[in-house]
Amino acid sequence: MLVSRRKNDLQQMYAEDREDYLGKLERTITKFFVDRGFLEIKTPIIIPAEYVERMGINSDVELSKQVFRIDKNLCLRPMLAPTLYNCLRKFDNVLPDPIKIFEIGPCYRKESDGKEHLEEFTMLNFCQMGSGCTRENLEALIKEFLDFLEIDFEIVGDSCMVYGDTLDVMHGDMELSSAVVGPVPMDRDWGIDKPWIGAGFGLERLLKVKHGFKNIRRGSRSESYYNGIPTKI
Ligand code: ATP
Ligand code: 9VF
Ligand code: MG
Repeated sequence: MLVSRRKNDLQQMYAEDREDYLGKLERTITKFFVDRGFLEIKTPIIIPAEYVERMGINSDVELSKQVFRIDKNLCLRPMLAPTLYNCLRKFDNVLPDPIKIFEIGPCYRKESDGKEHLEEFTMLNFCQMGSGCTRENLEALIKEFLDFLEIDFEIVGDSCMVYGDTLDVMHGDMELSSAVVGPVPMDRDWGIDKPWIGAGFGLERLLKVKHGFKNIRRGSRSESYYNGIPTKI
């Protein structure tokens, strides 16, 4: 019975929709932010390992052990913030105030697995620099975004090694996002000297909530599942 249901579901998706959940969510989110004046960015997935250190993630920070290193100088990005910092610096005094940009793309972290962690996941990071960078505006944008996706949430205060105080966006016990109201001291190391707000969301966690997956794996880049349906038939 299970097998015939899987076959049916896959056949129905092929007949009617044909869009991959992760791909479709990226396109939906992209339209949401482009429509609200944010510039879509695609930066490299392979980055200098030095960027991670410059984020304050030195050998005594937990995340430093989670980084996939490629060689002496390069690694797979564990987050989008370093290259977004560089974009903000380059666009400063070029684009009109406030500067609003976002990126959606793969990030990599070594994780000792669980239902909410992948080693290969997809991050959305949006940020604004210049005027209007208040906590109220950040919370309002997060609310508009999650209302648009029809996902319930609550915002709680937390802290992390990289930014200090964060606003964590929670769905039950699961963190959907960490959001930050800048400026922070680290900005100096990236040549940034204006207020900013920003937030990082994991797309697979959004899919887990949206589709009620028990495990985040169902919503990930996968050979074992297509749109949450096991492909082993
Ligand atoms: P956690 O504490 O849950 O491991 P984090 O605080 O280390 O997450 P952040 O650095 O704040 O994660 O990253 C921003 C967002 O990216 C998270 O809120 C989450 O939605 C997503 N994310 C981070 N790590 C992973 C992962 N390994 N797998 C899936 N999504 C992730
Ligand atoms: C919040 C999650 C440093 C001015 C380019 C934007 C943010 C996002 C936190 C992410 C991280 N920070 N994974 O910064 O939006 O960097 O830990 Si910016
Ligand atoms: Mg976090």
